[in-house]
Amino acid sequence: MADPRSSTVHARYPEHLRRQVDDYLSGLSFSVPDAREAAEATGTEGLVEAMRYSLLAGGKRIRPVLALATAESLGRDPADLMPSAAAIELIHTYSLIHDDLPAMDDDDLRRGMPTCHVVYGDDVAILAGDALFAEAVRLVCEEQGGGAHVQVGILRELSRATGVAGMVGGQYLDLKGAGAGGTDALAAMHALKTGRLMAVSVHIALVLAPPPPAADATYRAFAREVGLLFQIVDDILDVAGSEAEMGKAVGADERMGKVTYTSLHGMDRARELAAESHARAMALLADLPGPADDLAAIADTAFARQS
Ligand code: GRG
Repeated sequence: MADPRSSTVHARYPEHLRRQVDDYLSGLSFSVPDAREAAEATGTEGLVEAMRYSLLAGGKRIRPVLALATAESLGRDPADLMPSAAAIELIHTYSLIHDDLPAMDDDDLRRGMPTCHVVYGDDVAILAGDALFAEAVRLVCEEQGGGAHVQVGILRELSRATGVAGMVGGQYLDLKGAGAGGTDALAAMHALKTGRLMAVSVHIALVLAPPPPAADATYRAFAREVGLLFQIVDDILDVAGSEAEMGKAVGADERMGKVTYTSLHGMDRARELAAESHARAMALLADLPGPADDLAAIADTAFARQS
C-alpha cells in the first residue's frame, strides 16, 4: 500500500465536495422567511455574526465531506444530502465553541483565529453554540429532501450521536477523567466524544439511501473505524503537530493531564495503532459493492493529516 503520508494521497481529498460544503455554509444567514418572525428577530445580528465567525473560520469539513462521499458511493447526488451534512458541521462548530470556553478547555486559538469567546465574550459564545445546534435541526426540518421519514430518521441519528450516549456524554466523561480508567475506558470515551459525530456523517447517508443489510453493516463498521482513526491521530498531533498547521495550541492534553493514546501507549505504539486502524478502514471499503474512492481518500486524510 502506498504511504498515505505522501502528498499524492493528500491531493486526493475530495476538494470538490469540500468546496460545495463551503459554498453552502457561506450562504447560511439564519434568517426566517416569515416577515413578522424576522422583524421580531431584529437586534440579533451580533449573535448571527458570532455564529458565522466560527462557522466560516475554515476547517477541513471532514464530517460533511464524509456524509456527501457516502451518499455518492450509494449512488446519490451529494447535493441531495447537503442540508443534513451542513447541519453536522453546525453541530461540530457549536462543540468547538463550547469546548474552547474558559469553563472547558480555555483555548484562545481555533482554526488559526481567536476563539469565539475571545472575540465576542463568553456569554455570546455560549449562545452562538446553542443557536448553531438549533439551526442545525431547522436545516434538516426545512431543507432536507426525501420526506418526513428521511428527516425524522436523520434527526434521530443526529440526536443520538450528540446526546448523553454521544458527543456531550463523551465530553462529560472526558471532563471527569474517565479516560484514566485504562485502554478500554479511553476508547469508550473517545467513541462517544469524537467517534459518534464522525460516524453519524455516514449514518445519515444510510437513512437517505438505505443499502442492503450486508453493505449497511460494512458502512457502519467503516464509520466507527474512521472515528477511532481520527481520534488516535488527534492525540498524536497534540504532541507532535505544529501550532501553525493545527491553527490551535498544541500540548493541551498533556498540560491538562489528560489520558490520551500517546500518554497511554507511547508515541510509537500510537502511530502503529493509527496505521492498524487505517488498514482496517481500507479493508472495509474493499468489501463495499459500489465505488468508494472518495471515502478512501477521506480515510487517508484522517490518517495522514497534519492539522
Ligand atoms: C459539547 C462542549 C462539547 C464538546 C464536545 C468534540 C468535542 C466534544 C470537543 C472538541 C475538542 C476536540 C479538539 C476534540 C478532538 C477531536 C476534534 C473534534 C478535533 C477537531 O475537529 P477537526 O480536526 O477540526 O475536524 P476542523 O477545524 O478541521 O473542523
